[in-house]
Amino acid sequence: MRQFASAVSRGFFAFAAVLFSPYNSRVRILFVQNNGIQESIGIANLSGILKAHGHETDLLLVSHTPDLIGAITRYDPGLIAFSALTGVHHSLEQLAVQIKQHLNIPIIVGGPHPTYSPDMIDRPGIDIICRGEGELAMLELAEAMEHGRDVTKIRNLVVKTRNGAIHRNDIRPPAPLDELPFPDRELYYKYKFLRDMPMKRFISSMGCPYPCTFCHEPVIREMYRKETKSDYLRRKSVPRIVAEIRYIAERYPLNHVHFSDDLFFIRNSYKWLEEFADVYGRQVGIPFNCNIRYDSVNQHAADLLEKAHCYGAAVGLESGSEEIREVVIKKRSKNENIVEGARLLREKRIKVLTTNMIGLPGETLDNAMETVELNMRLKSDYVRANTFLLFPGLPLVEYARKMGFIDKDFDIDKQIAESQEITLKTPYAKEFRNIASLFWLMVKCPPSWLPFLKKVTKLPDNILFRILGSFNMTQELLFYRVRPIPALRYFKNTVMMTGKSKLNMTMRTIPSLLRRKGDGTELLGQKEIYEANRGYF
Ligand code: B12
Ligand code: SF4
Repeated sequence: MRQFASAVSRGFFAFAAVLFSPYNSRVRILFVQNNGIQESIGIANLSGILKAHGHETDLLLVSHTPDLIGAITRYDPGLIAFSALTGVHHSLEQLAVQIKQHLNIPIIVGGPHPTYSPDMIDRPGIDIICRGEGELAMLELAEAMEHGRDVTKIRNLVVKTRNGAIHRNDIRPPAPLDELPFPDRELYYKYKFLRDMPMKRFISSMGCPYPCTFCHEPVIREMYRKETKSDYLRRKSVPRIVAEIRYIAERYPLNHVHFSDDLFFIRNSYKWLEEFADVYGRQVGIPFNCNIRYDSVNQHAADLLEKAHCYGAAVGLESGSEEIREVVIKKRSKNENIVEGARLLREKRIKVLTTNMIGLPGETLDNAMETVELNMRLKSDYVRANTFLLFPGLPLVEYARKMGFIDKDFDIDKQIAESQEITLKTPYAKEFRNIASLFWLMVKCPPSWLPFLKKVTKLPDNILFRILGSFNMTQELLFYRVRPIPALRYFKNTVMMTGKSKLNMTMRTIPSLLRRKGDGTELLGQKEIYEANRGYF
């Protein structure tokens, strides 16, 4: 009798397991990365929280996975996750369709692109997108899938179901950063070139209080204020960020820390930096770089940076024209404050990388030459000048449209996919392109050369100028203290691999001169797209 009962119960459980197996088993989450860059702290954060709650995760770099479908099949995930910056989203969309042709596994995409372009949910192959921060949403999704619960009402997520319905949810208040588990960097360190990279990135804060119209930070801050009534601006405590860095320093090569925070500190708000300078200086002491504004640097801030072992600061100047900064990009600061900030950093021997944009909406050739001139005065160790690109969702797009610098039907998506060329209406496209290429050489010249340099910008846009422009990248490696061997290994595994992963790099000025069109991805047939467009849930 007992035997019978046990057979029945075994049978019942076997039956139940078959019936409920997709839900009752732990959901394995596979991150698939196709962006030709180093580890993403966003993905590491997501994996960190999932693992902390007992879920299994793994990562595949498309560029390093010859048989992607085979590798996914072997891992047998319950969910595939992509992170998308604008510019790589086209190749991810293609990839999603290709995966769906072979495997019926739900695909979620998060990151800046779906956050600012949530209509990405309409693309075939994509079942869910995440707007804003994903840690808690991803955890809730994994738990819901595991227990067979409804996934359509999870905050931050937009979910497409089998019947084509799209469920859009509000975002949740942002999580206090100290409450999140450490980023799971081990996810990446099965790739030796990433593990051995002596420079590693960290994030000590999220958000920025300034209103610059070419940047997404004010947009996401407003989105959180509107939908959650909370402030997006948050900071990790000093003990927390120090513990994160020490954890990595004790286990992996780390000779340089790069803080990717939008702004490492804010003008007249130096309390956190005071504690950081003391604790980091004593307990870690590894040279670091950070992003700052010139107008936030006073004597006190410069002293603190020195005390904390700051090696370098990347500073976004963007334009040398006060008027462009004030009216067009709303990055308001006076030239005299900028020059003074630069002087203080120089005095402390902190290496400075000044970043600039050429070809902003309404910019004249004289404005662009003002940018060259101000950079001459700043005497930065390194400079970078990119031609300006519009990104979806930015206030500057509306400005450019209103002022007639782009047409009403201007396709930003297409612009980003196709090249990094000047796409705004301007009579100075060639001159701007030449300034961007030769910028680092121009700023080394004395100011008396400015009239001559202006004439040089009138020469045809040519391969020699572009090659000269690309040499600038090698200078930047010095800024990040990356030695030649790891630099070459890194270059080989990222930039050189983008062809293999059919990636659309946004940083490709030479190829775009030689081949102005085409994104290298294959076009799929209508049937495949139709199949992939049916939601999973
Ligand atoms: C470090 C950095 C880089 C690094 C590395 C990028 C990376 N993937 O980590 C480098 C130098 C390579 C880089 C390059 C570029 N960058 Co950048 N970068 C940053 C920066 C300063 C920090 C990124 C970061 O670590 N954030 C912290 C983590 C925790 O946030 P997160 O990555 O956004 O991830 C969270 C959410 O987005 C979400 N999420 C992310 N992925 C996923 C996936 C899933 C499945 C889910 C559910 C959720 C989710 O959850 C995460 C955790 O909360 C951001 C600004 C910022 N504050 O985020 C700009 C930023 C991402 N970059 C930007 C830009 C424009 C660029 C460039 C195009 C610049 C250029 N013209 O060359 C290039 C693009 C390179 C490429 N290959 O396409 C824009 C993105 C705009 C856009 N619409 O995509 C940003 C937002 C800057 C800005 N304020 O405008 N960048
Ligand atoms: S200061 Fe920097 S991060 Fe802040 S809004 Fe301006 S450009 Fe963006």
